[in-house]
Amino acid sequence: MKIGKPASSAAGPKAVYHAMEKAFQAMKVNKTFKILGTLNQKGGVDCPGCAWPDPAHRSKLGEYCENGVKAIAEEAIDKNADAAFFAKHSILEMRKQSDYWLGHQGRLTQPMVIRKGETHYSPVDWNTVFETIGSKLKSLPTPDDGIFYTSGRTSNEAAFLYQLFVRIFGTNNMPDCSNMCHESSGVALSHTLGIGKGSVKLEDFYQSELILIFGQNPGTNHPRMLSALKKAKDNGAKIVVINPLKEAGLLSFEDPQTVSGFLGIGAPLADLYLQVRINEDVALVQAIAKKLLERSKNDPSIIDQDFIQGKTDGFEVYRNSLEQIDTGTLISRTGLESDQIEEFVDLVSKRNKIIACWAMGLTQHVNAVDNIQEIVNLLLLKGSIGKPGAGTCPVRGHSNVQGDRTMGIWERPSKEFLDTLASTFKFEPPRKHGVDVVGAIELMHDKPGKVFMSMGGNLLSAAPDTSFTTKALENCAMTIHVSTKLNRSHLHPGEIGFILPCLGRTDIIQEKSGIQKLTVENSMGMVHSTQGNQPARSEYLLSEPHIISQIASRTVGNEIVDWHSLIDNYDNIRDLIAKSVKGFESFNEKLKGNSILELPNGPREGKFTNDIGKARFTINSLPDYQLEEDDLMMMTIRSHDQFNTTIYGMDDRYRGIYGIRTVVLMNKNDISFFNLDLEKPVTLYNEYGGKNRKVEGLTIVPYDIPSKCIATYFPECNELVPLQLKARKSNTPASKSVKVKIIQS
Ligand SMILES: Nc1nc2c(c(=O)[nH]1)N[C@H]1C(S)=C(S)[C@@H](COP(=O)(O)OP(=O)(O)OC[C@H]3O[C@@H](n4cnc5c(=O)[nH]c(N)nc54)[C@H](O)[C@@H]3O)O[C@H]1N2
Ligand SMILES: Nc1nc2c(c(=O)[nH]1)N[C@H]1C(S)=C(S)[C@@H](COP(=O)(O)OP(=O)(O)OC[C@H]3O[C@@H](n4cnc5c(=O)[nH]c(N)nc54)[C@H](O)[C@@H]3O)O[C@H]1N2
Ligand SMILES: [Mo]
Repeated sequence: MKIGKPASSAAGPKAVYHAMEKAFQAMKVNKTFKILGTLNQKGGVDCPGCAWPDPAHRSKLGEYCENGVKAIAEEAIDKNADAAFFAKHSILEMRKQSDYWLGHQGRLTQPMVIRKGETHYSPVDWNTVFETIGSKLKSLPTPDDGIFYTSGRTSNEAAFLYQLFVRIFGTNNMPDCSNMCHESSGVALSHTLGIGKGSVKLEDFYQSELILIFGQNPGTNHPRMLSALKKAKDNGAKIVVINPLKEAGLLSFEDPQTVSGFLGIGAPLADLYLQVRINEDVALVQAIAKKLLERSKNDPSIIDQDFIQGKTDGFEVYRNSLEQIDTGTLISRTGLESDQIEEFVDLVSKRNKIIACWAMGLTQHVNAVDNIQEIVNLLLLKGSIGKPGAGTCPVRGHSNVQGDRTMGIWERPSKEFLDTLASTFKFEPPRKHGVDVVGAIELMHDKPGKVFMSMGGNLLSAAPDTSFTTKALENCAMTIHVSTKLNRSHLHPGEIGFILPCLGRTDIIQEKSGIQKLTVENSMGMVHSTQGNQPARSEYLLSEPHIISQIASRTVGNEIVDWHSLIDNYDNIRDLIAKSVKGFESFNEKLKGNSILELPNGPREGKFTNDIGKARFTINSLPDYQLEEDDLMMMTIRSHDQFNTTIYGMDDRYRGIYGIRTVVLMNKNDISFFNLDLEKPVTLYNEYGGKNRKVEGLTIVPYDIPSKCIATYFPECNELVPLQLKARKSNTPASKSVKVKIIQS
């Protein structure tokens, strides 16, 4: 373990070095270059890392980032976790291992099963798998006893088939990782603007005058965004960052594709860096809006009067409500200085083409929907939606999480979507809403005997309240994990547990008609193909669509859908998507020549497609929470060496933390206040809803973070996040605002 100084610049030669180091540790050199050569190139492999869009012109030097290379190394690792591996390690033994160890045992190669009373997983043939799952699902008292989770790496084709199967089976129980991620963005944007997706395209960044980045760490989680930010700056844009932590990637970017960047010379990014207190973004944005409105009394051009008049609803009520709030109170809640606020107001006053970006720092709070709605208010004041260089930019996480939703992976599908399924496929889909992630965990926990199926992902480590979620999985009659890699969810099976290994992004998919491509949708609503180039490492690996089709045909039969013909040629799946999902008409035609399909987006064109046909100003209250003298507000965040629950390595290079993940980033004044000895471990604990939770053995790292705020890593501290602590309206677990106390014995 080593704690050093946080970095003040991201990417550069060190990133290239670390990326290649991880790649060569996992894979042979020629294989590495074969995959990287097509990564994010047209017709090649879409990076299984984040959902950041590809630029129109792809760099021949390489269109990927350090963490994209790590994602590839993770998936395409030469090593296999095969039947011999499972014969050697019991699940009890594997539970004692770290997430890092679990992930580094290699790719899953063979279907495995474990039954109650057994200590080890053992191999099982696919036919038995499909028959057993089919007959179990058919025997359930009601289809709502099945729960079908999805993680955002699943392709459009797999997602479409999966939701179709589940709805023919008879339930909307389709929780997904989005419930823990950008659900709050979807709810806020649908209500205010009419579509639950962002409005900007990549090109808008190059024309923008001001870019606001709230609660996002792109240097680690969306590194290719830094190239877009640099280009925006080169074109004259200003950047304001709102984040409790000084994230290296937002300070300065060493573009490895330029000579200076490769030499480690960084281009500064943030013009103003506001280290707001955790969950005080509403206060900050309201303070800015109030000041803009005040200034507009002398200079009406500061706000876009025509836009407000013509395109929005609720302005007067909004302005009146802001007038009731005391500016001093707002500013003091943010923890920022008045002159920082004035500087922000100056930047916003003088510019009209504004993009607001955000990620988990806004979406994982009890008032997350309010956070986003308040940002929409600010953009509306400036008329900054629906014109070039301006708009909303929720930066998505998983590489196809947005596409999965478009394909119908949702526990609350719209009536319109279900009506189309009904008329296309001639069946009556279930109309009752299903359970989301929190609802699913509660249901599995409280009512034993459910069947839980997981299309990718790692629910146990991703969800809050780890011990509660563990019990929920163990209470199931059957657990089914379609996965590429071993993870902790596999180690807590139901009465019978399956691990079903599948082909990944980098693999070749071979079906009767030949090699198949898949499609994905990026964070900005562009759909394109992806195709791997690695031969399947084992004869047992099947694609996700293939596995779904087989389970579907054994469960719901082939009358409504001929599942077998669909997987002979995935064009057939896309033909069904074309008939069922708006914007995908002539889908196969449109993909020809590696073309990109741009999905319809009303707000992008200044058309607000909500129920009132106008953009809505909303009234959002300040978050109400009280911190006692000995309370701390904890956010659980990602290190530089992880992808969600997949741990690439033990370092968080940009934050200067090496070889350890069980840390608490803490302000120096708070360390003195609590009289903590840096040489000794601490325990974090809380009590919520009558349950005591604690995580022991954490190491204090003195850090530049606002007082009373602390940061820990996810998933290590998920045990402290109460399942019932969730965002209003979106039900997203509030894993960025968890009240805790600290002790040292
Ligand atoms: N390499 C890599 N890439 C990834 C992922 C990964 O794990 N690794 N995960 C993918 C996924 S699924 C997602 S959703 C995204 C996540 O991308 P991010 O949202 O960037 O991920 P987090 O680490 O959760 O970072 C949250 C950021 O918000 C800040 N923050 C926390 N609370 C607040 C607050 O109250 N207000 C403000 N203003 N800021 C706050 C934190 O300091 C931190 O910088 O990345 C995707 N890409
Ligand atoms: N405390 C806290 N909790 C959080 C968050 C947080 O910030 N703080 N973030 C939340 C967010 S934003 C998200 S998105 C969720 C993530 O939740 P999930 O999406 O459930 O978790 P991942 O870690 O992305 O899933 C990793 C697993 O997916 C499988 N996998 C990888 N690639 C493929 C593939 O191509 N096909 C299939 N079938 N399987 C594959 C591998 O087996 C791997 O172990 O976690 C959430 N949990
Ligand atoms: Mo996410």
